[in-house]
Amino acid sequence: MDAWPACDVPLLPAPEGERRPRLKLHDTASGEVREIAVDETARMYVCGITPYDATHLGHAATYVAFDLVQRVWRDQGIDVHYVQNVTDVDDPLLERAAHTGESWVILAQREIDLFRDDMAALRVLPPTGYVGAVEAVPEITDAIQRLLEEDIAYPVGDDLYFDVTATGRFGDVSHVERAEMMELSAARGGDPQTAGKRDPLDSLLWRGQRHGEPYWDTPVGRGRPGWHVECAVIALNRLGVDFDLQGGGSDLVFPHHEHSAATAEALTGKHPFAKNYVHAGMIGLDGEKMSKSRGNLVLVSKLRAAGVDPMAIRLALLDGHYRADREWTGGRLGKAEARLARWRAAAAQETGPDGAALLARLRERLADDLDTPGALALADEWAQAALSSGEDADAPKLFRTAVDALLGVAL
Ligand code: 5CA
Ligand code: ZN
Repeated sequence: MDAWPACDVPLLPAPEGERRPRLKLHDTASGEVREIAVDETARMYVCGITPYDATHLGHAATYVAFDLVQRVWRDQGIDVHYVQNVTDVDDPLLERAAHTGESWVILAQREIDLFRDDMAALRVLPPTGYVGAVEAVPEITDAIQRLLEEDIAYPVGDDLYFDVTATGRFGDVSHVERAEMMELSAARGGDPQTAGKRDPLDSLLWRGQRHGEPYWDTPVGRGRPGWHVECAVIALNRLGVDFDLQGGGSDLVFPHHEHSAATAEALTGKHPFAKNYVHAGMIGLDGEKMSKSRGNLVLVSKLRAAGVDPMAIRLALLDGHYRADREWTGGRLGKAEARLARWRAAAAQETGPDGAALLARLRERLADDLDTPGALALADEWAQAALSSGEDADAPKLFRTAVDALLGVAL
């Protein structure tokens, strides 16, 4: 399916002696902040939305975080092959449609459109491949068929399940203990209680046709795809094995990323599925994770409709480390609006303090596991100084360009 239009990313001057700080990110599987070594093309997969009640500020924060990864790479002259899915057929979407009496297709389409508009407004760069589960059904069933042939997929009634013992590496992404796996699985879309499975943690690959639910007629029967195999197959078929970065919010570490890695590794016989697993913290409201199922949402589209500048929303999301769970409060927006106004006034000055030095330090902060609080503090410091003095006549323009290219904030 079509993604959304890309905004311009201005080119920044190369650092002196071409010495750019290497990007370091926290990898969930190793538990370390480590250098992400990539070739001339970086390959990234970030899990996309399930299109109902999009786009809340939790979604936005996560996609803005991975947008920074893409911006750092591009600033280093690295091409980015970025794939994102849309879970456009799954239980929560169908449940919502059944609840409101709307067609699930129309609900999904409307929410995808809204999401695209929100992403474009927030200046999030689009993926190069944007793929819905529905359009990927043939490739998913092809993969399931291969798993069936190897006895890694097996039937339970009309459904097909994935055998988690297939790779011997189940747990390598999340390192979650089995008791907690059982709990998280039950809480996050799994079905450890279903009878007849080889292991309670085995995950649904294919859900056989149910009355009133959409289905596809395929070589593995009539039904619809499960969630984890969707991302495993969409990523593998576009990025290959051993791609650079699998991303998403921390609520996806287990079961989703553990299962999609195991499924992909069982399909290819290769390890790892992704070289690095990077996870963003959860945005909360009133002490709880912001989520569609809880209904405690602040929607980007609502804020935009109320006249809030999307650049202020983006700045508010950047004012906190991407890995930290953090609360959304109205105060964050007020602070971001004031900061945006200050930065704009500073960028309009005739002169400012040393722009090249600022750029070098911004690059350093972002390369250090996306230290946006550090980067924002540097930009604040520069802006404050520019408003009172400065001798570099190129600095205000460079400030504007650097904030645009690296932070995605257009002044
Ligand atoms: N379609 C699946 C992934 S394949 C899904 O999780 N969809 S979602 O719409 O529920 O979430 C989309 C993305 O937003 C995921 O990366 C998820 O981890 C992230 N996300 C959801 N809620 C929050 C939150 N409160 N804070 C930060 N990120 C969140
Ligand atoms: Zn996913």
